Formats: sequence, C-alpha cells, structure tokens
Amino acid sequence: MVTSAITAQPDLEFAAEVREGLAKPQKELLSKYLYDDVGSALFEVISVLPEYGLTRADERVLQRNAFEIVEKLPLPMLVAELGSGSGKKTRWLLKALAHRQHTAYHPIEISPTALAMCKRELGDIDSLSIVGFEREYLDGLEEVAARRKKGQHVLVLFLGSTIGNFDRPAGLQFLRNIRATLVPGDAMLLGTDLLKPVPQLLNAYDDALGVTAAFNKNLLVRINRELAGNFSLGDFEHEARFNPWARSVEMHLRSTRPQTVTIAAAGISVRFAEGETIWTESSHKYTKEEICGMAKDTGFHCRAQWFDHEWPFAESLLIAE
Ligand code: AVI
Repeated sequence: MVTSAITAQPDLEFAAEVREGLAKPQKELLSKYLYDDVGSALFEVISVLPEYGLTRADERVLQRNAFEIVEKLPLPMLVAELGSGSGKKTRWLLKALAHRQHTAYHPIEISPTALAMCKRELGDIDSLSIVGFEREYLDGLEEVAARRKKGQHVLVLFLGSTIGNFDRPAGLQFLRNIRATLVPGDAMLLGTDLLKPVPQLLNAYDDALGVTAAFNKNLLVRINRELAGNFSLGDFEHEARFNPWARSVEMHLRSTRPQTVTIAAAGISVRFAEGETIWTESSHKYTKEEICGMAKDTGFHCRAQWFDHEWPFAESLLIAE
C-alpha cells in the first residue's frame, strides 16, 4: 500500500529553482530534476552499463553479505529505505532479515512510479510487509520512526551512493538530520562509492553508448516541455569531469556556440558563451576511513564495513550513539 502524495506545486518550484540556478556565475541546475519518468528509466539503463559498475557493486556486496549484515543488526527492527528505486538491490537483505523476523519495510520515494516498481519487485518475499511513503526523505523517515513499537529499532537504508550527490558539508548535515530522527542503538546502512582511477570514473559518467549523455540532456528536454523552454539539444554537449579538490565527478552541459535560451514559464532569457557550461550533478567519491570519520562526526559509530573489490564500493553499518 502506498500512502498519500505531496501536494506542493512542483512547476512553480521548478521554475524558481531553474531561474536561480541559471543566474549563478557557474550556471547550475539541481540534480534532483534529472529524475522525471524518462530520467529515472535512463538511470535504470545506466545501472546496467559495462562502464558504470556502481549499482552492480552495491548489489554484490549486499547479496554476498546479507546474512552477516543481518547478524549485526539490533533486532527487532523496522526498515526505512531512502530512495528505494526499483528495490532490486535491497532484495537480498530483506530476504535475510525476513528470515529472522517478520519485517515491515517502508520505501520512501518522491516518485510514485518507483514505489509501484519496488512493490512489484519485492512483493513476493515471505514475512515482509511493504508500506511505501511518497515523501521527501526526512519527512518520510520521521513518519516511519513514529510507527516503531516499544523495543523496536529502526534501520535506515541509504544505498547506491546517493549520499555522493550531496557535496561533503551537505552530506554531513544530511547524516546529522537522519541521526536526529533516530534513537541510540538504531542503525543505518550506508552505501558509498570509493575513489578509483580517474579514467575509470570518467568512463562511468560518459559511456560509449551515450546513455549518460541522454540522461543529462533530458533535463533540457524537461525544461522545454514543462517550463516552455527553447533549448536546442544539438547546441549542448554532455561533459564529465573529475574535480580533484572535491573528489567528485561532475556532469555538465556545454554550450557549443554563443546563444540565448528563453524559458517562458520561468520568465527568463539566458545567454551562453561558447564553451560555457551548466553544472547538473556531482558524484562524490570516498575512502573507507573517511566514511567512519563522517559517522563519528554525525553521532554514529561504524560497527562494520563490507567491500566490493571488483568495483571499489563500501557498505557501512552505522549505529546511532
Ligand atoms: C544516483 N547517483 C548515485 C548516481 C551517481 O553515480 O551519482 C547518478 C548518476 N549520474 C550519472 N550516472 C549516474
């Protein structure tokens, strides 16, 4: 069962955030807008591309270590997953957990399509009940935490290195906000992509087939459709670059000629110089030690970590202090 919907006016908010982002000296669009239905479908394709090992690494670590992870969890517990996506990567862990206790699983997603997919994907697991929340992460988590019964802990799943899409200070603040909704002894399983050679990272965000380029450019298509923009797709190209100071891969859209773009519903006309870019996303990469440091700084301790060695990736079990 999927409960209620957000009733904000996304178009007004979208228009305001596009206006604000394109007025900055380094033009910027928020990465959350990459994920409309088309963007989410393209991301599913990215996750099976040979160049992009992140999602498969996440799944492998969870599949190989599911029983050991469950051994280390404070039971009984209910599970909240922030940004479940299709739910595919969570299957093994939920199966292992449902083997030990009847498990209430609460995927939290702003996309109703993802929630429906998740229910379809995981609906066959015995001793698992699924109640999804169509909410922003922290609002949804507060609702889930309020459902805990006496003596029950909460496990927060934040997988797929989604934390990497925050810059480092914002990532820390997000962990602090999560901690604030938990009580001591509650747990969080955090999936993070680890630093790897720059050429490998750049390939992962600029694949030969151009799926990531389409994922990035879809943001312009979305602005054209939803905000009456007139971006000409042929005049922008996808670019992935490594930022060594931020230790992140950045996605940009580069204007290939001087041009002016009008976005009627945002009430703006924006000039682009040749070569100027719009920054659309950052994916931060971590070391395993850094993750435990982040846990310590935000009110958790790192109880255990599991790794994938084919595509360096870590699953860290953090316990609220
Ligand atoms: C969802 N997120 C963790 C992905 C990442 O790797 O940062 C999104 C993505 N962007 C381009 N490729 C994948």
